[in-house]
Amino acid sequence: IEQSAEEKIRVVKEKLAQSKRVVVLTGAGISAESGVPTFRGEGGLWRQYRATDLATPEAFARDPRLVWEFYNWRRELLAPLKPNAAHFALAEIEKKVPHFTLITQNIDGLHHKAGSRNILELHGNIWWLRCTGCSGLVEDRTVPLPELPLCKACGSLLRPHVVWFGEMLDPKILDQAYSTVQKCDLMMVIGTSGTVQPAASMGMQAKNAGAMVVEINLEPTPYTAAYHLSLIGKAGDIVPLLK
Ligand code: BJW
Ligand code: ZN
Repeated sequence: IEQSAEEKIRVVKEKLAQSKRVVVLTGAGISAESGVPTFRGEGGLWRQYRATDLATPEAFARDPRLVWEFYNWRRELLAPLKPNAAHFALAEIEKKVPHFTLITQNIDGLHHKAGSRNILELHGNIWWLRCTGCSGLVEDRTVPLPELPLCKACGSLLRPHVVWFGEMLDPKILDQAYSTVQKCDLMMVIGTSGTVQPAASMGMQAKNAGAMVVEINLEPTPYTAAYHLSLIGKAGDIVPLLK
């Protein structure tokens, strides 16, 4: 029989209280209530382009100006946004758990703003730029950036420090993510459609290693049936109930 929402919340809270190692994986859905458009829902469009078509090395090679206009638009949109109740609740939960790791696919920096500490940013961070020549990293919150930002050290074109389709994730960050997932007692997968690898399979990795896996999403995903428990609703409504 399907458990009631209250029963499920109680089960997750109990598991949280018993767990020594907790991993949370977040996606665009956790930032939706802060005003960040998700990738695959409505709002996944900029001008006539799909966001996921511009988030590629091919698009940047073909037309860096267009891709930079897209990222400048997103920087403008993100700059004033604030974390929501779900971000804040995760920062509070982190304080109560002995070993807590927040793995996020989001590049918006809102988990940092909410006070989370142990964060692995799988897909980078939009507030950092990386040199296409010397690979140097610079933090830059200028909005909007000058048309085509250039590296102060070597003069090459800078790009957003984010992971595009077909690019490798930072192997150090990915290794850390895999090893915390492998060891956790509880994993919560929040606001992600489960369509982009390798993040999408981390919940199953945790389950196969013996963890309880809980999904929080507005709607079912391809993984819902495989996880132990699914809470359907807004992250901002549900995550604070777990504090
Ligand atoms: C709410 C809510 C609320 C809403 N409350 N919930 C087969 C063919 C071709 C390629 C591949 C393949 N198999 C694997 C690949 C590789 C590819 C991939 O996975 N492709 C798939 C699409 C098929 N992966 C990669 O290329 C990765 N690299 C890699 O694997 O390297 C090795 C390799 C290389 C080459 C070939 C094969 C292997 C890199 C992936 C990089 C992803 N980058 C982006 C852009 C980042 C920068 C930027 O933002 O500009 O990352 S794409 C975009 O998707 C972004 C996101 O982090 C990512 C995931 O999206 P997310 O977060 O799940 O968002 P949505 O919109 O999809 O879902 C939102 C969810 O929230 C929904 O479920 C809603 O219901 C829910 N929601 N409101 C709770 N209030
Ligand atoms: Zn450089």
